[in-house]
Amino acid sequence: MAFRFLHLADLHLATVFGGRPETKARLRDATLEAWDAALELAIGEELHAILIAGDAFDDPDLDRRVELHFRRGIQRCAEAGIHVLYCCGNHDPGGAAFRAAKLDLAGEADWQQRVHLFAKATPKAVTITDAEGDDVGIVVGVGHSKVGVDVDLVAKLGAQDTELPVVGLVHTQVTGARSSEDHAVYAPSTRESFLQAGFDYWALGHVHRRQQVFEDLPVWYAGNLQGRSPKPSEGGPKGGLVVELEAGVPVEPRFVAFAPVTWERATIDGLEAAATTAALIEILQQRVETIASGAEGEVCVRLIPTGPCPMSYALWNETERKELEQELTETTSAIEVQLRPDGLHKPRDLDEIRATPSVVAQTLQLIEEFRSGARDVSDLPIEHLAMEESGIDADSRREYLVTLLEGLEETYLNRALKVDA
Ligand SMILES: [Mn+2]
Repeated sequence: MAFRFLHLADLHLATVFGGRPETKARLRDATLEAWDAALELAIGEELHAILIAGDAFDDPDLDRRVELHFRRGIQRCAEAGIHVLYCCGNHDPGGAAFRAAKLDLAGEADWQQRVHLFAKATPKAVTITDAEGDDVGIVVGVGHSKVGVDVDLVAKLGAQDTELPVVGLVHTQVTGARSSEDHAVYAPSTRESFLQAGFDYWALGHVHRRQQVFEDLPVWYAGNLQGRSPKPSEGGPKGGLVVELEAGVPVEPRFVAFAPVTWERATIDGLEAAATTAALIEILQQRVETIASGAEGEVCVRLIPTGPCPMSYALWNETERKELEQELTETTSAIEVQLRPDGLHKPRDLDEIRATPSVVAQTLQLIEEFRSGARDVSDLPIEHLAMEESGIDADSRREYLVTLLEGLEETYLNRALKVDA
């Protein structure tokens, strides 16, 4: 019989979000709705357990109503016969002085017997039973007792002497995990840390990008429950992993989206024709709607306009940009639209730039002369070109230089003419 559970992580309840006041409020509620949706699934599918891999809430001084909402959810689940296993992370350390320890999860009530908080660096193993009282699996967990844990908690978990499937539950930064650079290095672990215990599944939290960390090991980040910002690792569908585990059998977790709001980001070019505010807005609106129709539920969009645009000055000016963002938010189905005009520039008449005497024109001419071979490069020191030290003739030197010059005009013009708004 398989051990069936839901792996959640990084709920970050009660986060103080960025963005417009309406968006902030919506995301705060959306995070709670995602939590409720996760519970619905666990109860509906009669799972054996919910595993929460740390950072359940964002701040040690979180909103009291959020705390109560979170606790009620745990209670509801446990009353339905589902075990709730929650290990503390860096945002919700388990030491006596912190909030996680004061959630009042331990006690004499029947439901509390199914709730386990891993608050300390000393590992605990919990045997999970099904509705008939039969053992189905073991969860070995360990927690952050304070902020700034710098020891490898994963390495503390040792092999279990059992026939049951075993799961490790830890909030850790695995070296080399994708998007780990977005997070502080707390409780760092490495591939070696996971090998010694030989567990059937690792339910991890901390890195917000959902992923199997190592191709050949059952080490998984569930990712966060609700995307928080336009960062790539916060984008796309967010939710949890449903796992059906049998000892020694390779596992294929099933992702289920719970987040009501999705963050999307996209560059947009082809703005040469946007010569008026109305024309610009229309192009941007269409793009936002295309993105919104491709996403589930509500969507927050960050657009990155790029390339030539006659209205670039309006996008560069902060006041005007905010007005455009407001207009797009109100006239599209996205609940928030942000504009970041990186790489945007006024349309350029290259012939005119070349024909007008200036440093820019001279630079373009130099690039062209090097490229065409009109300028002799035989006496260019090879160390200036960062070339290999071996008898290189003028032809291959020029060919090499041409590869270095590729796309240089565009990069140079973007920099040199940036202030020319
Ligand atoms: Mn964390």
